[in-house]
Amino acid sequence: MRETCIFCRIVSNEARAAIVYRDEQVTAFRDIHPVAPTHILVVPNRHIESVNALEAEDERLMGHLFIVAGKLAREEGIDRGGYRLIVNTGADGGQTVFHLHVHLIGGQRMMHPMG
Ligand code: DGP
Repeated sequence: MRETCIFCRIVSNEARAAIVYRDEQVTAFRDIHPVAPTHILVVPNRHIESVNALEAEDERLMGHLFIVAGKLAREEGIDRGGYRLIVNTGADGGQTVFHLHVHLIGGQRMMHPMG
């Protein structure tokens, strides 16, 4: 838990968010600036700065995080149409909150990110 980390504060209920899923390992909540009809962030409850900080012991946690993302996509009704999972990493990757998170984005057709 990092007092200065907004996602840690959401996980611990110190900051408000529209939480859609929570278990002992991960929390999911709606992005405050949605870019599509569905825009959910799935985060590990434990503070991990980014993919750069992952260790071998985090393998199950990260697998679980993606399983939860898929479950939420089904619940949101976007699994058949398709969706995008994004993990921005570092400044060049566009990461602005340094608590690892997967963006689950869908509900509309998106441009291909590689052009
Ligand atoms: P990234 O650029 O990948 O680090 O994405 C960070 C996302 O976090 C961005 O889409 C906006 C979202 N965000 C930032 N602060 C808050 C907050 O306080 N609450 C919620 N729900 N989302 C936030």
